Amino acid sequence: SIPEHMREAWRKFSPRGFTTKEEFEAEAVKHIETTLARSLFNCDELAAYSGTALAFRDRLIIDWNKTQQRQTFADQKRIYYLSLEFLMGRALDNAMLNVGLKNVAKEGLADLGFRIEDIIEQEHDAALGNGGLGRLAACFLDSMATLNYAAWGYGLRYRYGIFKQEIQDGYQVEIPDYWLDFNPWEFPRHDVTVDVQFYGWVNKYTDDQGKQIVSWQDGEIVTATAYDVPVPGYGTPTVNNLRLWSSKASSGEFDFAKFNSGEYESAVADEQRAETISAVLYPNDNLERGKELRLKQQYFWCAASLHDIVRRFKKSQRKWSEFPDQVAIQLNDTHPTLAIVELQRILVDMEGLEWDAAWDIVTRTFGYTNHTVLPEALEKWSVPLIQNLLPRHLQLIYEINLYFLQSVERRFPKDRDLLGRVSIIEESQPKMVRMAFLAIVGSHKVNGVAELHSDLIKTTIFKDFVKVYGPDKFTNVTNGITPRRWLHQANPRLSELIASKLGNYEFLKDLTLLNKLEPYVDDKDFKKEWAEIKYANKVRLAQHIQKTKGYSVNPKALFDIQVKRIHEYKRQQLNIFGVIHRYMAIKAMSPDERKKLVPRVSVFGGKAAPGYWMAKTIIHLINKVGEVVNKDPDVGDLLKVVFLEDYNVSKAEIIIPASDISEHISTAGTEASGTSNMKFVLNGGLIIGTLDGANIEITREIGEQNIFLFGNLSEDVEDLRHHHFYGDYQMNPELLKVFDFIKKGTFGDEGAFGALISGIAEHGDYYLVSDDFNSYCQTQDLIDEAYKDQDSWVSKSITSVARMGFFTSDRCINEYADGIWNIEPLQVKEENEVRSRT
Ligand code: AZC
Repeated sequence: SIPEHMREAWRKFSPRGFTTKEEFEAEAVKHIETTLARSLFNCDELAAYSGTALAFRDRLIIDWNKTQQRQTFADQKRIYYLSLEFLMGRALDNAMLNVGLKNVAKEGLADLGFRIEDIIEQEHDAALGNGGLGRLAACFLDSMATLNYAAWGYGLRYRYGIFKQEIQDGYQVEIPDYWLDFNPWEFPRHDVTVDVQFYGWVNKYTDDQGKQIVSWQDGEIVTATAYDVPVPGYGTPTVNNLRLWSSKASSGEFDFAKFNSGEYESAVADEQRAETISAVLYPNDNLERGKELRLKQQYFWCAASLHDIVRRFKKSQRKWSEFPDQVAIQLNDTHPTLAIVELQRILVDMEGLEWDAAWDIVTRTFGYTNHTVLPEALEKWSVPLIQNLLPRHLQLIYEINLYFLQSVERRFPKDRDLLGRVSIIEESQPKMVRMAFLAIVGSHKVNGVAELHSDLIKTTIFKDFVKVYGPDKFTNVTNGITPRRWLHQANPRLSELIASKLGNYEFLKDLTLLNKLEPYVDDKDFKKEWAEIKYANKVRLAQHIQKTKGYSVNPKALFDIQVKRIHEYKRQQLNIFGVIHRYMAIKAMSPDERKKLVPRVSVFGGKAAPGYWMAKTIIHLINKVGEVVNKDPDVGDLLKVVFLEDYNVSKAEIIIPASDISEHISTAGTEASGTSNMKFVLNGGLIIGTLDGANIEITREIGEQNIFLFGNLSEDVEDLRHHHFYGDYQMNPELLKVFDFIKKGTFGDEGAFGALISGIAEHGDYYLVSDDFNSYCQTQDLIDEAYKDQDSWVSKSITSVARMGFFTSDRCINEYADGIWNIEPLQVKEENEVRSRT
């Protein structure tokens, strides 16, 4: 660093960041005219966005630098959140709101000739995730920064995020999402690199001093380069870091020998192979496929992150035994489990620690969050695959397993079966490494993401580990969402109305303050405003539908929304069968009956994994139903069916505030938590749902009278499936009528939907669609009735919002900090104090 006596100029000129409209304009114009080489003669909205984003980026980076200095200086424990997915969405609006300068930017942009809404729209979503798991990681980053925790996210910088979805002739078509054309929110750190090794072989020998040396040799080196993304907290100067790794052929390695000998092509091919590692996000949600490239991604990212963390720790010159006092690493599902093995390798092979001392450090460092009990999502990697790609890691996994099984055997000497059941290695053909088991053995805490889910993991998939470790290792942290994005940003008018009653925006930092809304539940004026805001949000969505789909829907109708990944367990099929049932009912109604009916707009949105054929069939059916129903003049406004293409974070910000009812209707016991359920209720929508995931806790908080629950309970699912399996069940007759209606060709080629129908009618109905159909339809009728009483509906809406305080991700992060990470927030010191000390 610069010697003390030469720091004067630094102090004098280090930028302070804009705070006024004029300062913002100066920054934006400077960027437009210099960085972008544009002028007032050719500044379009995209250029105006770029200039604005760069101005805010600069401002964030000033606080980012100070935050990093503060955290380094404080030298306290840090959280490292390892996630293969960060579904961040847009950054500009969030940055403006979190630093409290959106109005400044709005006025400044108006001076420059632009509307802020149009400018915000220019930004491409950062869509480095599939669904709930990735968006949860993004909410956590927001909360950790807002609460002033010293926390880093670590992920991969995919060149292609989740694909863009188009619907062509009713079918999903995937378009690549190349999002890095212009991304002002990342800082390449070409000086921060880690060389990551693959393949090769393990050399074990004894050195001159008689010491056992293990060295992993040869193979291939790929370089990880860091790209840093600033993560601003709300109403605090803390700006944390999300570090994303990008892969390149090792610079030393770019084969000059090959190049000089004329093998240009193969030299370039090596380079491309290396770059492939961080090229694309795997588009599966709750499904694991065991592809080698995916394993490469996982190791590449884990190794780069671990070496980065260890490098930072080593600067403190502490003893290794203090590592867990400085470092907490949270594994977002099993995708980063190799980090456990990598840390053990660093400590034993590279730093020369004894096995037990090293393993003690490892287990005190890691925590593991499980996000699903679905068997198809539980990761297993084949032993031969790991053997080839990561030969040393396979040895370490076997050793970890050996010591673990020995300890189990000592405690349960007579239980041979138990050993087989808890072994990290599955004795199949080929043998498989069970990543969840490795994650449990290598962590000090394991948590599920909602109460029911955390109970289920203890009684089903991890039952034997409860026996081995006792129940205390397993805990629950119910998911949460950030109210900054999901209330304040997505629904500014509602946020403002709430603030007007509560006196300020403190509720955005302490969401339990929402309970102060309860006294207004019967306040006529307040209710009127509340309802007006919902209506305005519905109008906004109706305009979006008009613009993207080309037809109009009536904003006075009941908006019934289901947006999330398309998956059989989430049961969009139950919803669309219900819609068909309603359509059939309408067709059979007399004019008088029709008059009494509440008009409905059924909105669907969500992507299907490109290889998930059944999910794509469901999308196809929804679109075909829409084509028929929306054109049926006999039905008119009574029913509309809309499939919104390319559901993503920024579309969620428009869709969620516009719902009257949203659907969270998974087969009980399958949806670990769900988080959109929380977003919808926080925006004053009511929900229909099964007793699954966080729906249960939402019910407990807001009250049974404010939610529409239906369907079988999770404890009965196994029995029902058993009966199905033995053909011992009756299909619901109303559902059969729906099937007949489809089979008649009402929605086009009935063959297209054959497998969807037969999966339910003939092949066991694994997701219990038929079992829940009756109760689902009846509950929908109750919703219609309830909606007719708008006054009571609005009361339910207000009461629910008032009681949603629990579901902020701030609460969630504090629980992790307390119960798993053992870490305190960092006191944010006054600016000058920091400056003078660093
Ligand atoms: C999801 C769960 O399906 C969802 O219920 C939960 O809300 C979310 O995680 C956040 O915890 N799980 C996944 O997306 N993926 C995997 C592999 O579990």
